[in-house]
Amino acid sequence: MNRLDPFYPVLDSAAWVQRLLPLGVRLVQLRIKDAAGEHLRAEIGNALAACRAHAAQLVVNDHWRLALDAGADFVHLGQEDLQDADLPMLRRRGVRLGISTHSEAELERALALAPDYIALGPVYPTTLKRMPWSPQGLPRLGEWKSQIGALPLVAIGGITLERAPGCFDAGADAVAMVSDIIRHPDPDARTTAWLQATRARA
Ligand code: 3NM
Repeated sequence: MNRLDPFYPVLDSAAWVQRLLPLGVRLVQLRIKDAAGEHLRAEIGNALAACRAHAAQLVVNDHWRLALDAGADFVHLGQEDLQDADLPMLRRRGVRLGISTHSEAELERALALAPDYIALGPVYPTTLKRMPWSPQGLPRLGEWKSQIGALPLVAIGGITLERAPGCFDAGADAVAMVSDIIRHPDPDARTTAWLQATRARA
């Protein structure tokens, strides 16, 4: 089982990826919701090139076809995205897979697909995404971890630098966040603080 870096920022453009990688980020997700066509293709290509240049791991959210075309080797799929993804093909091409889960039923479904990590969210209330799920809370991370064993567990949703130790202590192997980086008044300093705080767990 490949380990994940414990610090897992989720970014919505290649420009953000390019900005944060030189600070030492090793694992990053590109999550672009409102783009299509050539723009989206270029964003994925640029993020991948930047990750390769910095020996970092790119995970492409949702757009698995474009990810494959670009030569990316890790995708993240939500439960809806799973419906139309060609998982056998992704496997044949050696692409690793992370899956979002929000309930026991989703966890069961995800585990049946033998993913490379499981994400649980939202751990805390999130302002980023409207969701039918109430915050899971920290004990739920422990429950998830005991069910998935050695498989890496990613905590997501409302996670801040201050909340991260609680997530790790509860069972998360990595923590993913959007707002705490890209909406922070000083994203670069915040990223550096995250890297320092999580280095011991890497
Ligand atoms: N997925 P922030 S919560 C993209 O629960 C995403 O699956 C979630 O953003 C899930 O760190 C979430 O700003 C938003 O709360 C994370």
